[in-house]
Amino acid sequence: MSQDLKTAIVELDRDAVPALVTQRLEAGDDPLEILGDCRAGMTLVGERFEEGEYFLAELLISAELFKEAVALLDPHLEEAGSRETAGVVVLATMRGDIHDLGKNIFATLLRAHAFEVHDLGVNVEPTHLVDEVQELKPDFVGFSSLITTAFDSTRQAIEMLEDKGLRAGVKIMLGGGVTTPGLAKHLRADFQTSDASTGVTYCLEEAAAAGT
Ligand code: B12
Repeated sequence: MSQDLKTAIVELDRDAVPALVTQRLEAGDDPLEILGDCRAGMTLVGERFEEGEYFLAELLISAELFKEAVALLDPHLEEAGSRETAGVVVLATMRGDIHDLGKNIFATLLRAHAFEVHDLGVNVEPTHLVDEVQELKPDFVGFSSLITTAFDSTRQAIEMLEDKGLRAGVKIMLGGGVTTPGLAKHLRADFQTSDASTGVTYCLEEAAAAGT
């Protein structure tokens, strides 16, 4: 069954994708597992794009299908726990990058765990991010990166946080398909992942450690 959803995404099957998601939710499958299969399908779409088999139109269609799947999964991902704020998180996709599907999922999962999330959107200028950090004083800043050309604006933002003395108070996270542990080390980030659930676990652990 899990293979079916991945295939339905990569084959851009607009009927099968929502049908399979609904079917699996009704069967009691873990929404995170269903999400993981959708993401695996998107990775295959990316591979076909890279190989010249798919073009921008197919990327766009896959993004629409993915959004439709997430809309079905969202209420199940949002089954929140406590009311008390676990911490404040600023999220952004930086200048040069307009990919936001993964960032939006991370935001949903964080909110489900009682974090206060300020999502600055996509194509964010480093100066705007720094202004927001100054204003909101978050516990975490999460950068979502799907395209290598946005590394520069991410580095600029981190350097500006350092220069303005704002870096020490926040944990910096990198997430998204193109991020790696090496990049995190280079940018002096505190944490890196390509999995939203792992990111949430990190935030929960850090918030718990800060609270003790
Ligand atoms: C869908 C898609 C698009 C859509 C985006 C729609 C949208 N609203 O996001 C559209 C069609 C707009 C698009 C455009 C382009 N794309 Co595109 N796209 C993709 C594709 C197929 C899927 C990305 C995706 O959404 N995956 C699913 C999500 C759920 O996964 P994710 O983002 O990794 O997120 C997960 C985790 O990483 C984590 N996470 C995400 N962010 C964060 C942040 C933090 C802090 C944490 C903790 C966790 C976390 O949470 C998620 C769930 O676990 C990828 C292929 C791939 N392999 O990724 C190419 C891909 C990213 N695109 C690519 C390219 C080249 C482009 C274009 C330049 C194409 C063009 N010629 O115009 C443009 C770029 C425009 C720009 N300036 O940004 C390349 C990038 C290559 C590179 N190495 O830099 C890829 C890799 C395709 C490829 N293999 O060549 N694209």
